[in-house]
Amino acid sequence: MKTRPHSIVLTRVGAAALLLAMASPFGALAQDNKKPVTSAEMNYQAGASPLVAEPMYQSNNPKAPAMSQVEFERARQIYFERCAGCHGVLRKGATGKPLTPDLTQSKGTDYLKVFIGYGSPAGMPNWLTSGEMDEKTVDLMARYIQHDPPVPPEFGMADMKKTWKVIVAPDKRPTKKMNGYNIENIFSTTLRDTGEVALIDGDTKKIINLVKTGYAVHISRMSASGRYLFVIGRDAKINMIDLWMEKPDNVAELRIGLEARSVDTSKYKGKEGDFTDKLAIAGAYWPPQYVIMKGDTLEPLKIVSTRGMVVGTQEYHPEPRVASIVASHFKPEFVVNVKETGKTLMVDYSNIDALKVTEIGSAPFLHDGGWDSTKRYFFVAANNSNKISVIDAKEGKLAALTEVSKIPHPGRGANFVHPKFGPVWATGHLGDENISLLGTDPIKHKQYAFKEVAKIKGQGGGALFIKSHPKSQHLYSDTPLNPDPKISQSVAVYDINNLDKGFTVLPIAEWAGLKDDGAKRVVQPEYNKAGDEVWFAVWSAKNKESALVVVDDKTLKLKAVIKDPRLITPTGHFNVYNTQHDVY
Ligand code: DHE
Repeated sequence: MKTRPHSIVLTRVGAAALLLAMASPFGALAQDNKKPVTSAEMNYQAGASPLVAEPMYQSNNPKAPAMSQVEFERARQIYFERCAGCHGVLRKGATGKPLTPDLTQSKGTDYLKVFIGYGSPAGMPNWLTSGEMDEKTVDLMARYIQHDPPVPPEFGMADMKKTWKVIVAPDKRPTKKMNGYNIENIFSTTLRDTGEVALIDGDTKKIINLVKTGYAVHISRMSASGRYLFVIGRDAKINMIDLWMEKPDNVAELRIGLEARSVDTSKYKGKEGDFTDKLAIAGAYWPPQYVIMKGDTLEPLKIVSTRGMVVGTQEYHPEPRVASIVASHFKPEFVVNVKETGKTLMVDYSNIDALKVTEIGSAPFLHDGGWDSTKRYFFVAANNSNKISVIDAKEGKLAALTEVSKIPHPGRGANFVHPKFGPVWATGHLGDENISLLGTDPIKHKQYAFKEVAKIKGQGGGALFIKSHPKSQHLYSDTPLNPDPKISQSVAVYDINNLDKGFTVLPIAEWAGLKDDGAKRVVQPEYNKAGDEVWFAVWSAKNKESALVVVDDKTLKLKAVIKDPRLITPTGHFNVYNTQHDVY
């Protein structure tokens, strides 16, 4: 019989006892949450990284257990597919714990195997017992994380320039709108797994064009004039689409790194100048940097690293990822949120050769967020810190750091006027069913400003996006990552004047009438320009049918189902006017 020196032969009870005995094995927990993290939350954060395809090299650390090059490569691939999203590219820790050799080697292979195999209450998935990894793979990963983390390549100006393409030069583009579309009501829908966006006419609900974009495309944003649409893929490729063309299509593209999530454009017009459509900015996860580009060609102009110290501990972090970016309406500034260091950078773009950056520290794990209705205050979720940072874009300072529920995830959040608290901004949560309302008016409702004034109950955890509209009486909250299909396939709607009455459930996936048994996760409420329709994606795997469902906001009845074999894995969708003007 063969012996397996590293195999895990532990009963569940034995493993549980061992786990209990292991108090915080890698230093401080990255999050201080009482309840375990659901697998949906973990899977959400641990999405495959495009870095898996980049060349990286195995170092020779004599203290680490032996690994052949083939084994190392296999483990590296698994790490970037499953683990890097939480533990970081360099394993310095992000929402998951740090896994650097100084910490892992002293634990040893057997100890690490238990952790990987059985998970932990702090959120580590149970890779073995869930059936996602076999014993051999667990052993492989336990040895791998004792080796020095391989470092992906940097991506500087020369690399960027090689990827830069101006497909239609500015002087060859139309001088006026060449199509009959009501551009302001076009929706750009992410087709996540085909690396495309579908441009959909919001009036006729017909697909205008499918435009090729980056890998696992993530978000769309508009230029200040409403003419150009910018799309970013997880592979850090930006596509710039001209909506004036007879058939709107790509006019320029550029990669700003190897992995990214955010893009935006300059929106300021005032005494310092008119920056309408002048500049664009994108933020990378790897290398940790943001890049300022020319707004009409995507020519890269300036690269700024975000490596630096973490707020509070003031310890060095080698890979602080750039999360959400928005353009200020008050100053010629981009608001750049850096995840791991917990810093919001107010980047003054009025003279990029003498760049001025105001650094506002709040709390780690800054992720997504949106403006209040006056667009002076930016509310950004410090998600695994369970806090919302409120940035005052006029004064360039932190207005508040407010504790909310578990893992806030607002998307851009929702603004509405509460009968008692006045103007509020709302966020749902990944980690529980609460929706938090924060006051946004420090003048007429000073006592409520930036405080959590109410928690309302939603359908459950796993919420990603919440939305309202100045012309609507409703607030919609999705829950696509809830483990219960009934909840992930429907949305909760509230009457904003009667929030105490609770919510009505709209069975969006059922309304879609899809022919097969896909996951049918209902994702992201998005209003049309008029604010009288709300669009949802019904998101299934790429070999299953998906759809978009349009709801009449007045009656809360089904208005339309958009189905097309080309609508593969629709997730986010962005209405041109609402995105251009930050209406939410
Ligand atoms: Fe997103 C926004 C990062 C997974 C759909 N997502 C954002 C933003 C960031 C981010 C930083 C804010 C951008 C901005 O405003 O500038 N998202 C990440 C991740 O790191 C994460 C957790 C894991 C990953 O591997 O990418 C992740 N995101 C997802 C999904 O799985 C979603 C649901 C489906 C998809 O298309 O991949 C998803 N994220 C979205 C959408 C937005 C977004 C639709 C824009 C919301 C908006 O209203 O603006």
